[in-house]
Amino acid sequence: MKPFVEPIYVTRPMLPPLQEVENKLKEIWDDRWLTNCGKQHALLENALSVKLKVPYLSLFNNCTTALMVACSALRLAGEVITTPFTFAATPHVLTWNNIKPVFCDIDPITMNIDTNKIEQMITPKTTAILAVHVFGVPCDVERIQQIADFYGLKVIYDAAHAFGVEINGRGIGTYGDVSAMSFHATKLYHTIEGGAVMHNSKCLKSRIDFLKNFGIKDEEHVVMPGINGKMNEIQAAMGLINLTYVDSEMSKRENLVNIYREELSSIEGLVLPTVLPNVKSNNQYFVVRISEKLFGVSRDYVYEKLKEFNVYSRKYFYPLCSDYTCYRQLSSSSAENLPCATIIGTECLALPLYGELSEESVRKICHIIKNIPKGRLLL
Ligand code: T4K
Repeated sequence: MKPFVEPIYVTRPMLPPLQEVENKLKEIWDDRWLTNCGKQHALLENALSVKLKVPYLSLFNNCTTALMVACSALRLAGEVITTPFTFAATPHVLTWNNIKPVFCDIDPITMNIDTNKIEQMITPKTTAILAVHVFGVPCDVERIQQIADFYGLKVIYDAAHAFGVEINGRGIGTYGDVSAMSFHATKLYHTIEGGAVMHNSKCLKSRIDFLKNFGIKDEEHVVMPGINGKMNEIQAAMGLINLTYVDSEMSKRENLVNIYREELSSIEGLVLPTVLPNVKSNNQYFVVRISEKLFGVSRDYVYEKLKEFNVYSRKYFYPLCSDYTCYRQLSSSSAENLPCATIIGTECLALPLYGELSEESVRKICHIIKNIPKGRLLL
């Protein structure tokens, strides 16, 4: 089989018709209002809180700032328990708040923080649990809340991957004290760069809105030490346009995921993404797990083989955050503390998934994977 002529990346941003963007830009040009929470910003905040079924939502310039501000708004300090199987932003937002990340192992099925192992990580310094709905699969939100209530901890969700995810029809952003979502170009819904903090409290919304705008109340009053986390008008306009296309993006992805599932099911050593009951999934990523022992070759070998065919899959999330040089000295970073995450980090591979990817390309990617010569245990 011949390699793809054009590279196939793990994702491509959804792009609306250029004319629609030009029309929106004309509106912004006419208003001469570019940032500092203008008209497009207000429209998008309202539209997204309806779409995501959350009572309160504050837009941000990206999810990382959103999480940093959320930690500050909740006045977190000391230690926060989190997962090592995530993007760098998750532990970094703690460090930027002078909080020590404490890594807890993950669940082998959902790959989210293992609720059976959280309690053993709690110390008198623990103030919160920062859990990630990794790849859009919801955490065990009920159990996390029970633990948090029992020990008097806050709960913050990194919902960067979870646009549109619902549990029993309830928006994912309504769980915990706050959740933060990413609208980065690599996400199924995007504002080029962007993010949001979501929660159920009016009072918290006001604090978060101050914090994202330098703490400015009015021209003569700065009420808290805020930061600049504002989403600008062009990002918000992009978000408004993309909102009209996101359902179609999601259904295209669902169709492609069904093809992946049909082609890759029942292959020994290849575990397909988990689908939880009563959960509306978003197909943000299609991440398979490859067991070298059972599949015959390693995840890294498959990754390299795909590259030979011009397919750029990604090893999300390898290395684990606990293995970064800035975190590996923490006692919670030891492989003994993180046995499941250590294995999963070497097994996961995100395969290309985005609305514009053709069905034919998905079938070809599956064909490449299925035809990799086995029996050679290569790393
Ligand atoms: N928490 C979690 C759990 C996260 O995963 C993330 C971000 C955050 C927090 C923080 O959210 P933000 O502050 O970013 O809003 C990408 C994204 O940059 C990052 O947002 C995302 N997670 C992470 C999982 O993926 P990289 O380093 O993999 O991106 P990059 O540049 O290698 O792009 C991946 C592929 O996408 C490329 O191979 C090609 C394609 N691509 C990318 C861009 C930027 C395009 O086709 N066009 C583009 O414009 O981090």
